[in-house]
This record gives sequence, structure tokens and C-alpha cells, in this order.
Amino acid sequence: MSAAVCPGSYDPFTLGHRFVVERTAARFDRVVVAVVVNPNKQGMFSIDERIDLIREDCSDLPNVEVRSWTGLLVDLVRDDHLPTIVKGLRSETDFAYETPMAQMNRELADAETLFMLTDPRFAHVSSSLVKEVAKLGGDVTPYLAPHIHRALADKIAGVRA
Ligand code: COD
Repeated sequence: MSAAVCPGSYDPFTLGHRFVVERTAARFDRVVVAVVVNPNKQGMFSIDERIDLIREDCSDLPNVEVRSWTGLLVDLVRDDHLPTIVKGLRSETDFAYETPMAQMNRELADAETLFMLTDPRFAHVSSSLVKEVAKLGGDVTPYLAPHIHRALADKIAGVRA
């Protein structure tokens, strides 16, 4: 059985992330979306909120599981038998950022990283930019599933209240 992991912060999960997960799910028998806990970064959504939002987004993809992970990604790779890491690429900047991690993960656990080019519609989309634009009143509906857009609007309204 082929298996892959799509790790990320997913704060929140965008349609760019979804593009990568959906195409990975079409190519592997089992896909784990790992919401990686960064103890030094608070984030807008809690880890459980992120997991719930991604589960709903990916409910049409039966071979996709969503879970959290704390610690080294390669420990999840080893523990859960996920020899392939799939990362989305938007630009050369992403490639430059991801390359040392891919090399390190190969050295640490023989994990192979596959880079998937994103769709041009999402090449400028990041969770942080989406949050910033939404906070300042811009329209981010083209970049998020409707339930995630609602959750983001609720968070922003909660902060303002
Ligand atoms: N289109 C396509 N792909 C996208 C888009 C988009 N619009 N936006 C982001 N992506 C890709 C990113 O390039 C990344 O591959 C993935 O989606 C997740 O993105 P983010 O922004 O949610 O998550 P990151 O980049 O903050 O996640 C970094 C990790 C948490 C994966 C990384 O730091 C990690 O593996 N940490 C675990 C600790 C560890 O093992 N450290 C040592 C590494 S060698």
C-alpha cells in the first residue's frame, strides 16, 4: 500500500493546500494530513479547530486522514509508515525553503520528499496572507472553502467584539 504525508501548519487550510492534498490522494492509497504543532507559535486557530476544518474539507476523500503531530516529522514518517512527504510549491522561494528540509528528512529517515507545483490560481495564496487580507476587510472567498471562510470571519469578529 502506498502512503504519503502532507505536513503543514494549516492555520487555516486554504484551497492551495486542498489542491495538493486532493492530487496526492489521487496518487497514493493512504494520505495523512499532519497538522504540525509549533510550540513557539500560537496561531489563530487551535490545533483541534484546524483538524476539524480540514476533516470537513476533505470529507469527500476517503483515503485521507487528518491528525496532529508534535516533534520531528521523520518520527511520524517512521511510526506511521509514511515514506513519502508531499509538499506544495508556489515559487522558487518555497523551493529554496523546502530543499534543506527535504535533504535533512532523507538523511534522518530515508524519507523522500515530492514537490507538487500548485495551480496558478493559488500561487500567491498563503494562510498568513489570507488572514491579513481578511482582517483588513478584503475578500478572501476565492481562497477558502465556505466553512473555513465562515470560521475565519467568526474569529476576526470575535477579536473585534
Ligand atoms: N498552494 C500549494 N501549496 C501550498 C500553498 C498553496 N497556495 N500554500 C502552502 N502550501 C504548501 C507549503 O509549501 C507546505 O508544503 C504546505 O503547503 C503547508 O504549508 P503551511 O504554510 O501550512 O505550513 P508550513 O510551511 O508552516 O509547515 C512547515 C512544517 C510544519 C511542515 C515543517 O516546519 C515541519 O516539518 N516541521 C516539523 C518539525 C521538523 O521535523 N523539523 C525539521 C525539518 S527538517
